[in-house]
Amino acid sequence: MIEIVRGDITQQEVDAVVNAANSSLLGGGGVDGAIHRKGGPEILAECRKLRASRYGKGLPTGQAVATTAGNLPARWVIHTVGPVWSKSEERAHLLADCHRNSLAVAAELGARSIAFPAISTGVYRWPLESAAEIALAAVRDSSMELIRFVLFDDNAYRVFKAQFASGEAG
Ligand code: AR6
Repeated sequence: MIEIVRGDITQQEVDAVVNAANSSLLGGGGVDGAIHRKGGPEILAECRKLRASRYGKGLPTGQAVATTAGNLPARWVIHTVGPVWSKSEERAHLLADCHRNSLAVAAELGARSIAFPAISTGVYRWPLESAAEIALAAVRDSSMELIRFVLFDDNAYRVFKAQFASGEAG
């Protein structure tokens, strides 16, 4: 089931929440800042370990990796790196990869529910309509029991809702 809600990703009572991270995995603003702030230092500690082991050069764009969710209501945070919006270069496949790879990591952990923010639509400037279309198409055939998109403001919520409705109609 796919759900579109307005809210804060850090408050979601789901198995896994997705973080719109950057490749350093060491935190930032937006969703990333909120997740580390509310989740506490355990998340950053695990991210540092990942940088010291598997991801010495950082997490590549489009890939996903899980850590504890610390003090968040979720069990895991799945960190993924969205593409920065580019007018001249087609990067939609990387945004789709973020969603598919996050779902694959979640499924591997045994998660049955997952919450996504609108990856790349903040600091990374991806246009909302396009991001909604790519995100919804990427998760459409997933067997995850619950996939929830959590939109922070009214406009993003409306855009995702409309895109979801048009996808269902098509
Ligand atoms: N819950 C849900 N959505 C939120 C929240 C929240 N608490 N806070 C912001 N949003 P962004 P990006 C929305 O910038 O574009 C970071 O510095 C926000 O309104 O968080 O992928 C990272 O470290 C927007 O629609 O992620 C990277 O450097 C959406 O979440 C970079 O930003 C995504 O905005 C990643 O940029």
